[in-house]
Parts: sequence; structure tokens; C-alpha cells
Amino acid sequence: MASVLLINPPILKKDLYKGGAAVAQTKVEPLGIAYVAAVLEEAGHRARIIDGIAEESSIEAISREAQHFDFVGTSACTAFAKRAYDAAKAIKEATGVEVIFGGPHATAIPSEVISQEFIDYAVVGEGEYTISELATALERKKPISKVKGLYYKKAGTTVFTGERPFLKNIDQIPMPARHLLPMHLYTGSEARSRRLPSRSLITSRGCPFNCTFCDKHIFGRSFRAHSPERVMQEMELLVGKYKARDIGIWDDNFTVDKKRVLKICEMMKQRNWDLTFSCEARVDCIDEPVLRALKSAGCEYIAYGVESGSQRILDSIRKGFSKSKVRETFKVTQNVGIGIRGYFIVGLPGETKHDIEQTISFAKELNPTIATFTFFTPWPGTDAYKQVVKSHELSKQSYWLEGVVPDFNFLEDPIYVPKRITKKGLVELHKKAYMSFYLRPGYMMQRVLSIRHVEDIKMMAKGFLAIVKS
Ligand code: B12
Ligand code: SF4
Repeated sequence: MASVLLINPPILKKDLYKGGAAVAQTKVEPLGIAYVAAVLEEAGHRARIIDGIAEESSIEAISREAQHFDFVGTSACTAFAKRAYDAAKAIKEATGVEVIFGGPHATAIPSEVISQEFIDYAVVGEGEYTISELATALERKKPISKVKGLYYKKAGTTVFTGERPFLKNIDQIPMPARHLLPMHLYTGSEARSRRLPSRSLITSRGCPFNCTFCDKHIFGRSFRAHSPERVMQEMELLVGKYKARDIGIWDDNFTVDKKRVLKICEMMKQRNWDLTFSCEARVDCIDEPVLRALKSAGCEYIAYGVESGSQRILDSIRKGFSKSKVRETFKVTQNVGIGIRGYFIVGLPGETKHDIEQTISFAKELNPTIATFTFFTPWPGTDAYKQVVKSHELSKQSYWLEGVVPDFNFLEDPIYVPKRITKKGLVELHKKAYMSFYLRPGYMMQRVLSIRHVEDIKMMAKGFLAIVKS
């Protein structure tokens, strides 16, 4: 039996959330390392998780704990890569323990990760079985060259063992090891749920679409879903053991398989739980019958990625739908009575001031319950990243080594600025997007009229404060 300490890199909340986000802090469980831990335990290994974000742990405290383990496994998306490197380096120096790096950053840019002297292994893609096979092989002193999905160092060179095929039947994976997470510290995303605690759930992996800005290296394009029966089992656990009043379904695209979604909704209704939920979907992968089923099963919010109000830009990012489709789906969703979280991006490659103005007016026309306007960030490995590197528009190609979100790309400091706009102009348009969307008298009145419970007032006050602080 090998022992593995899995960590979310330590980041203090004051460093992680700034401006509006500091008010509406999202406290979401890191399911990635929880899946990894579950498969390690299933294979007979010992796993412990320290969520350095939720627990606000120090690097020193994690290092002290690390000396009791055979391996430390760290997870990081690109936004936290620097902090994960800092933690890995300190742990290595303090303990000499072997370090395994997995997650979106390692998968997008494994050569950078494995080139760090304090990192011994980089795991790419779905990591559960790779790390568990690696731990077993090392423990039994067997060769690791057969463990697919792994980068490691050998005699001064880097070895890649080859792609690990995507898991075909994801029902084979055990449920994430929530028993190892500090579940009392997670309340969920207040921006997506009216009732707390909201627990997180993943019911499918992969998205068949191909938007240029989206990092899909982990789960790829083949859509693989849990059976409705397995989804019920996990929901049962969340409602029973973890007292969920709401569930945040974080699938990239929950409604790809409409038949499956209809079945899930029907099964949820039969169980008669006191439960609401939210999910993410594409405007062209949903229709009225599905929306009605979602509503009757307790769906309170759907997040749609609209991205832009300029059809030219929508086409250039390969979004694959028209503005009229967005209008149509928003109307039906609003008629059915489900709240909408609209995601918009500002500063996409090729955008002009006029395109962003179109995005702002489109957001106002669509009138979602909540709108977020995010600066475009070129995540490594995406087509959008390659595009802005090729056009010499990205001055700092490894910007993630200079700080963690929100040090970069937040409010005042977009990492990328399209050629035809100045940085100051982009920041002003971003601010304008928030102000002009939220400070509309009609919008404010609608929100006030939607108040049903004391909780709604609390959430609304927080939301308002978040806008003011932004
Ligand atoms: C939920 C979510 C969030 C939640 C928090 C998630 C959390 N606490 O972990 C919130 C809303 C807070 C969030 C925020 C952000 N997110 Co986010 N998020 C997601 C989402 C939708 C699901 C994550 C998830 O649970 N996946 C399911 C698990 C099972 O997958 P996983 O975590 O990747 O883990 C697997 C592998 O990566 C690997 N693995 C992971 N860790 C480890 C560790 C070891 C040791 C090993 C061996 C393997 C391993 O094995 C796991 C099982 O197969 C993903 C999209 C996606 N499809 O994953 C985006 C995603 C991770 N987010 C992304 C981004 C960009 C962000 C933001 C930077 C957005 C922004 N502009 O602000 C911020 C980050 C800053 C912040 N303030 O938190 C990108 C990351 C891209 C990248 N290269 O880093 C993703 C991939 C979306 C995308 N397609 O572009 N996010
Ligand atoms: S942005 Fe959404 S629809 Fe586009 S590829 Fe990513 S997950 Fe799929």
C-alpha cells in the first residue's frame, strides 16, 4: 500500500478573490482530486486530501504533513500553476518526497511541468487510473513505462508513456472521495444557487463542440455520461449524507443527451427531494420539453455561454450558433421560469470596440438573471492561444508564471488586449458592461420582485455589493 497526499495548492481567500468576487466567494469542492483519491483507495492505497484553498493552509503546514507520505500529488489549473509550483518546490526541499503534478495545467502543457526540477511525474488527462497504476508500480518496484498518460524523467531526459485512452464507461469510476474533503467548508456557488449548501456534481465528461478559447484537453470531445441510475445514487448521497439543499451540476454541457436528461428529471421528481439544482448547457442543445422537465425537477438556474453579441466574433471563435438561436433559447427558458446565468467574454481576438458594445447591448437585450463579463484569457494549448501567439499579440507567453488569478487578468489587468483596442479602453468597456447591465432600473425592479425568501434578500444584497466592489 502506498500513501499519497493530494493537495489543492494553498491560496488565501484574500489573494484569490478580489473586487466583486471577494463578496460572492465561490466555495466549491475540488472534485478532480476527490476522484483521484477514490480510485487510489479502491486500489488499496492510502489517500489524504488537503484543500489548500478551502482550508487556507500554509505551504509549511502542508510540507510538515507531506513527510508522512510516499508521494504528494498536486492539482492545478493554469490560473493556480505558479502557486502549485511554489508549494511543490517547498515540499520537495523540506521532505524530498516524490511529487506528482496533474490537472488542467499539467495536461495542457506537460513539458513545462515536467521540466521543473522539483516535479517527478506529470499526469496528463483523466488522472485517476494513471496515478493509481503509478503508485502500485512504484510500490512493487515494477517498470512505470507501461503506465499510460505519464511524463517522467529518466537519465536526464523526459519520457512520455503515450496517451491514455478516455475512459469509456464512466460508471466504472467510484464516486469522488468526498469523505476526505473538508465538506463543512464548502457552501457552493452563491451566484448559481438560491439555497445553500449547494453541493457539486459531475454527471458527464467531454463536450462534442470545438470553441477556440476552451481548454478541453482533460475530457476531450467524446461525450461520456453516467447512467441516470448512477446519477441518482450520487444525488442520494449528497442529499442524505451531505445535506444538500441545492446541487450544482458542473458538466460542460449537461443536456447533450436529451433522453438521459429527461430520465434524470423524471427520477428526481419521483424521489420528491426538497432540492433545487443548476447546470450548464448550450443554447442549441436544449429545447422546450427538456426545459419543462428540468423546471419540474427543481432546476433554478441554467448557465449558457453566449460569449459575444457580434456574429462575426461568434463565428471566429467557432461557437457554432447564431444570435437568433440565443434569443430563442433565452425566451423559452425565461418563459419556463428558469433563471439564466449568461456568460460573456470581452477582449476576444479580433474584437473592436464596436464588437464589445454589441456584446453589452446583446446582454441587456437578453436580460439573463445574472451576467458575467470575463476578460478573454488565452489558456495554453487552445487554438485561441496558438492564434494570439502566432499573431505576436501575446507579449507574455508564460503569463501564468507571474502570478495567480486574480493577480493577472482581473478587473484592471487583462492579460490579452486585442490589436484594435487599448488596455485602458478594454478595462473601461469591461466596467461599462457590468455597470450598464446591473444598474438598469428595470433589471433592479425585476430582481426585487423576484424575492421569495429571506435568503433571496441576503443573496441579492451580496450580488449588489459584488457589482459595486467591481
Ligand atoms: C467547477 C469548475 C470551476 C469552479 C471551481 C472548481 C474547483 N474547486 O475545483 C470555479 C467556478 C470556482 C472555477 C473557477 C475557475 N475556472 Co474552472 N472549471 C470548473 C469545471 C467546469 C469543472 C471542474 C471539475 O470538477 N471537473 C471534474 C474533474 C473530475 O476534472 P478535473 O478537475 O480536471 O480532474 C481530473 C484531471 O484533471 C486529473 N487531475 C486533477 N487533479 C489531479 C491531481 C493529480 C495529482 C493527478 C494525478 C491528476 C489530477 O484527474 C481528474 C480526474 O480525471 C472545469 C471544466 C471541466 N470540464 O473540468 C472548469 C475549468 C477547470 N476551469 C477553468 C478556468 C479557466 C477557471 C477560471 C480561471 C476562470 C476565470 N477566468 O476566472 C477560474 C479559476 C480561478 C478561481 N477563482 O477559482 C478551465 C481551466 C483551464 C486551464 N488550462 O487551467 C476549465 C478546464 C474550463 C475550460 N474548459 O476552459 N472553475
Ligand atoms: S465552451 Fe462549452 S460548448 Fe464550447 S467547447 Fe467548451 S464546453 Fe464545449
